[in-house]
Amino acid sequence: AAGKIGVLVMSYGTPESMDDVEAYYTHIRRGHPPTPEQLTELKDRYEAIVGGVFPLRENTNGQVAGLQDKLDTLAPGQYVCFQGLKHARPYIEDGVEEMAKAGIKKAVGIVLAPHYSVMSVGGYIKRAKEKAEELGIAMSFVEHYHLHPKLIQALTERVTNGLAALAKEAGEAVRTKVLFSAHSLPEKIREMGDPYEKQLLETSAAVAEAAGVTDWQFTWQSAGRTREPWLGPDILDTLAALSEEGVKAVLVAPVGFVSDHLEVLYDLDIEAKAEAEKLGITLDRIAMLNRDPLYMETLAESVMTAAE
Ligand code: FEC
Repeated sequence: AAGKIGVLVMSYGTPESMDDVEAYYTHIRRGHPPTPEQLTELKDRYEAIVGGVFPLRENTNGQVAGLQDKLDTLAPGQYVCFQGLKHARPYIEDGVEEMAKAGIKKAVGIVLAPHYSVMSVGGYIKRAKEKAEELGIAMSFVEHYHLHPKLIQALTERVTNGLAALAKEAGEAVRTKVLFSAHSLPEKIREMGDPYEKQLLETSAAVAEAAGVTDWQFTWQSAGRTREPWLGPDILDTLAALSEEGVKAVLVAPVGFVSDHLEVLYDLDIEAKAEAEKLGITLDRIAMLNRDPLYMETLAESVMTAAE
């Protein structure tokens, strides 16, 4: 790979097995082990998701392979992809070490999450940068790609298809709302002037406009179980409010996420769906991007621009 540009593709990471959940959870909690109750509760959520446990690993592997294919088509022989995960092996630092071992001198880092927050993407970049400086790799980064036209197009197609399926299920005439969502973060990011919220609203507005949707709202999901305040309203509260307003069908578009994983397959498909059912609302979710060709092009074009 010497002479090629390295691409460090970074993603959240998921445990490798049920035995590995405790170490994973401890890593997420910055070295503080969960209580036995918290651990059991998280394992139960992994057991409950449809399609087998830990789908995020396979999905991330697929996205890295898909990006490599796309780069090979657009710029043959120029780029080589490596994987680095935030909370599981291979860690971000491991990915940078692999690049160094392969003789890479110049690299681009990109995160499989379109929106920048100092607490999410900023954290990935900081770790990669530190390791790259230590190992003498010159690295640049894609900080966000939340308005890339191909990302917007891919999401718009999913909203359009999702609404058509929902209308068949719930009926054409019922009041339908599109709920864009993303992972909540502690409220303190607001005082820090963080762009996360603004970028999420920009993606949501762009997709709504392209899909011709006027009845939409943004809501948060998957807030952490800590004492500090998290950004709200949470999707469960939003559903209750919508039911008061007479909304009967909801299409959730989790635009802050790019693959099928726990926060989508459990928090939306199981938890939010059950809450909606109680409230008499039919709830569907758009298909996730996973290896969608338009998403792969979004990543490849963003990497190539950052490498210039
Ligand atoms: O499928 C899987 O195995 C992993 C699914 C998963 C994704 C994900 C994405 C994001 N998170 C973000 C922020 C936080 C903050 C905390 C936090 C905690 C958890 C826990 C699990 C978990 N997250 Fe996550 N997140 C995923 C899974 N996340 C499990 C621990 C139990 C729980 O609270 O539910 C709180 C940490 C703390 O305690 O201090 C903050 C953000 C994203 C989206 C951007 C990205 O992908 O990086 C932001 C996928």
